[in-house]
Amino acid sequence: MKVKELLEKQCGKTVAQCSNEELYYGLLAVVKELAKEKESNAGKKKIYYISAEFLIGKLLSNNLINLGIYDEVAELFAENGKDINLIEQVEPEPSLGNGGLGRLAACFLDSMATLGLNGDGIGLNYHFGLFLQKFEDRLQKENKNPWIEEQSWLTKTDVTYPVQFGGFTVQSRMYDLDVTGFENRTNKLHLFDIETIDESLVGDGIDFDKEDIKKNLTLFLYPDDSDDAGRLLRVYQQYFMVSNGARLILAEAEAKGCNLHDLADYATIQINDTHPSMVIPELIRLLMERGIRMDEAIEIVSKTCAYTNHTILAEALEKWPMDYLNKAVPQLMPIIRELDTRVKEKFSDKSVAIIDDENRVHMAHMDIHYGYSVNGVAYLHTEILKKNELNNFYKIYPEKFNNKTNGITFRRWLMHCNKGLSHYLDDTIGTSWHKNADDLEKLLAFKDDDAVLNKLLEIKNDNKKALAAYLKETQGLDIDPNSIFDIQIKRLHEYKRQQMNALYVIHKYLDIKKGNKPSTPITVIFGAKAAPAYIIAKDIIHLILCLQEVINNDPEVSPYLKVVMVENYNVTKAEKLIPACDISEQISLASKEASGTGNMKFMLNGALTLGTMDGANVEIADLVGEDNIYIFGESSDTVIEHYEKADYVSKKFYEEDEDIKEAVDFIVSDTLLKVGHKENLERLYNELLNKDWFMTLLDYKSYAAKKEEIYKDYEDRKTWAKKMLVNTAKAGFFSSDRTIAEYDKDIWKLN
Ligand code: 26Q
Repeated sequence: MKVKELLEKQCGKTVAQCSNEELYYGLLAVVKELAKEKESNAGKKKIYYISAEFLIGKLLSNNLINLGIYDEVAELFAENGKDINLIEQVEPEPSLGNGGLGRLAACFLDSMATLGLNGDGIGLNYHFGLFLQKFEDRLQKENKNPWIEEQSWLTKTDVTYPVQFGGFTVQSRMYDLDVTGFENRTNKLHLFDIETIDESLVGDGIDFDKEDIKKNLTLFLYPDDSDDAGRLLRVYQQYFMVSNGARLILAEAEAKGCNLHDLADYATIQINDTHPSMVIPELIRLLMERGIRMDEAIEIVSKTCAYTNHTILAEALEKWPMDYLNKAVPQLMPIIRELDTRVKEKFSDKSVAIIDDENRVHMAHMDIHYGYSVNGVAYLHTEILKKNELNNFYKIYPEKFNNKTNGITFRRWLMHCNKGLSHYLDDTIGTSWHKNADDLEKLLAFKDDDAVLNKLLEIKNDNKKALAAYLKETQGLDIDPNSIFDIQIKRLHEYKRQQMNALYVIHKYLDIKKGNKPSTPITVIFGAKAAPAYIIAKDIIHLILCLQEVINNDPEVSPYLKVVMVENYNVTKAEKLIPACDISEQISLASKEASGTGNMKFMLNGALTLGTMDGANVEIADLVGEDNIYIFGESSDTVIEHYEKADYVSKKFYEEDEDIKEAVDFIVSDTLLKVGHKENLERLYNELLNKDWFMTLLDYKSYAAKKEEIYKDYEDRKTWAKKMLVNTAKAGFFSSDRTIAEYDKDIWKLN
């Protein structure tokens, strides 16, 4: 049957008679039916990607594209006076992730299904997800973010398990989301929930009783972990996720004829950062419950589990106090102790122990000793793990370490979000790049073709106009589509250095006040959520919102410079911002950003990178060559040396440079204090002056110089367009299809 018939049958009336809501819910049901036809149980071995986050974004368009019916549906709607974009708006965005790590997991699921791999995701069904961000009084306020509706992409299954915690048991239930591959099979994302969840625990804001686990377990993603109760709840969540996951894995393997001794032939488990690390002792426990001796259980699990590291920030490496684990999951403690004892018997080096002298359990250490693969997420990141952070482990297990440079799905991050460019590429170089991303290189043949270059500029302009209209509609902001769109969108963290971008904005503002007007106006756009308990990050948001207020309302400056902070930055907003970007800000302190994936999305959509030699920026620079990227700042080696010698003193930079002093002082100037809060601005000022742990002032001057250069280069439109073309053409390497093919070849070995 054609989609039209299916949809009209589902809705019980003609397309023209349906409201946008009816069409959305009707399509949802039709897509679920079509996706079901592509389910498959083929393949003996299955990969389970287990992750506390899956930042999947809205699913309707993505599923329509992957099922090959997007154009048919869009036409059908147009013929009946409906706009598919308005129907997409009806869908709430699931908010099941913080940022990069969660979005990566979503891209990976798409690529696994697209490559036809037998692979499912395992995670949690957070009812209110990550908080919804509101700006009030130029401060971030958090609210709950309900996304599950009566009819949703979730399908309730009859899989349920009793999960035991210290002193009580909860009953779980599995809900499934379809993961449609691009013109290929349908896989599943399994999200576990508790039957006794109580949404009424949350009133205004995001506060709730953190101790009532039976009612609160799956309410939020990463509840505030600034206090003990919050941290303990995280442990409960993690164990709940892995205990359900482990049982599902064993049940599916057994159903295929596995005798559990040969589990590794049936299952491979990719542990996404340390959040699911308790799957190792839990699987050992379950195997022993089924009669397998400990020695063998450990061996089986060690052949089944592989670990991905996404960070070298010490504070993000999970170390759980034994007290927490004793309270929440006492049944795991004998196993974790035994795993630790075996490590200590073999290695006297304390730095590789699982349980340290302060009785904390190092989750990553458990993964490395008892998993068969350890990977970083970009070349530089993996090198730093091997040479520095995990060097003692690398010396023991060199064969376990490997790199898998991150990737993104081009279905969502080009075909869906930038239809103008996507269709133009189809017309110019054919459609083979949909399946073979390296074919984007065919575009290089048009590097000197004025018609092509002009068209690329025209598409970018259209996208900028669309973004300007969207920001007007959603936030009442007026921005000039003819200005340079200079964009930094990512989680707010000091190491990502939004504060450095803000300092340059201050400098530019003061410079324009002095009469130095830029030839082309500039719009600096930010989007970022700060962790609710991360005080300085929230102060940085406050600074940006104060700058937005002062600069945009200054008639002398605002025709030349505007600042925009997008509220509640999420996947849907990223899809509008990225295609409209001219300059992609990737300015983390070298060595600190494991990879970055926004950088890849921008490059693919023809933005030029202004960045440090950090994470995957290094590989972008290699691919496009130095003429097509703007690199500044100290190298990771130099930065690491500064940390080792503890010799970075921010105040010296402040005292020795007039520009820096002027910009930093402006944070506590009368102009800003008139619109901002003294407490927040002074705290940030003091932080920059006296601490500046992520070395903002170290790189500020070279950053400012590069900004001037890139703004100047923007003026030569033709040369700029050539650079855009090279960036898109060379982005093929960053397809997550390539990344997943590498995971399969080197780690999972499914076929
Ligand atoms: C840990 C302990 C307690 C509470 C929270 C956490 C926690 C939560 C989230 C630790 C880490 C995260 C998320 C990390 C993350 O998103 N990392 C990003 O992963 C991307 C995909 O590999 C990389 O591209 C980014 O460079 C990296 O920052």
